[in-house]
Amino acid sequence: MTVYFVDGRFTERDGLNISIDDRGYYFGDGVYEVIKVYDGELYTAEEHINRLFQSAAKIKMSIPYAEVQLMEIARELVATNNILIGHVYIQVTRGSAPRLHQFPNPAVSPVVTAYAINNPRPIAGMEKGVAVKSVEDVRWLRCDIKSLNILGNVLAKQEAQEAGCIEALLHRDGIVTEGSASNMFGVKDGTVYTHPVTNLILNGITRQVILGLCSEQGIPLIEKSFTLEEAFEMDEFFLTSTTSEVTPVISIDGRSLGTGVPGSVTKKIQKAFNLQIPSFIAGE
Ligand code: DCS
Repeated sequence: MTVYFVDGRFTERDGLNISIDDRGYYFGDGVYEVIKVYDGELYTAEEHINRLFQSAAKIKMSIPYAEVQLMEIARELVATNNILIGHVYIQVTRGSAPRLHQFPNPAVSPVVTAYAINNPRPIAGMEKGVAVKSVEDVRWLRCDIKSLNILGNVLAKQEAQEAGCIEALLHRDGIVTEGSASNMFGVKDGTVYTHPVTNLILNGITRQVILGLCSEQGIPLIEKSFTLEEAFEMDEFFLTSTTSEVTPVISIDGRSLGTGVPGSVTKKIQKAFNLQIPSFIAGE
């Protein structure tokens, strides 16, 4: 039986008690994180939990736990549910109150919900590469917040999937921003390019790991945006996220990129990424 954490207690699915008045349902008024589990261990958990607190602060919401307590809850979910390779999902909503747009007054306690599930690494895509579809980025202007309110991302992902693609390549005013649930990178003449950290993208934890790895490996990386037109001309392309890790992109809108197979810079970054996660997985 899967054990969940809901509003202060660990409980099985049958015992779940979530209010219809939760502001998560009405307004998507909350924030969330997805933390990868490798070999039963949380990966970059501090960074994710720290970003959860930053996202909460940006929507003027306080989380009724300390960072270490959330870490403990995540670890407990992993242990109780015997998660080896998978992820922990944590969300915090502003709480439950009759439906009024403004914050509840008097304030109610935010509701923390979390679970852990087994989820294999997407090995096929990581090895062979994936196709993406360009989709106009019509999201709001605070994409730096990992908010529950992600209808723009949901519609973009659906459009990509209906076109037989794994992910949407979002572009705003002709500039590539990110994916619907990932960060995007292009490689030209050996240099890696990715959108700088602004309000228009989520500063992915995997993105930050990649920046560090490129610096360690002596791979030039510039945080500089590029256009969709330039994206088609890249020698290599890849996307990153907690669940997709480093996944090569081999075509955009059906047009092959570079040689049409995962590129050498991308593979070097993937290798460096694999080497810093638990060893038995890297050897798979
Ligand atoms: N950009 C967006 C819009 C995202 O939703 C995500 C993560 C990323 C970038 C990459 O960030 P991380 O490297 O920190 O994961 N999306 C999460 C999600 O919703 N499912 O898996 C990861």
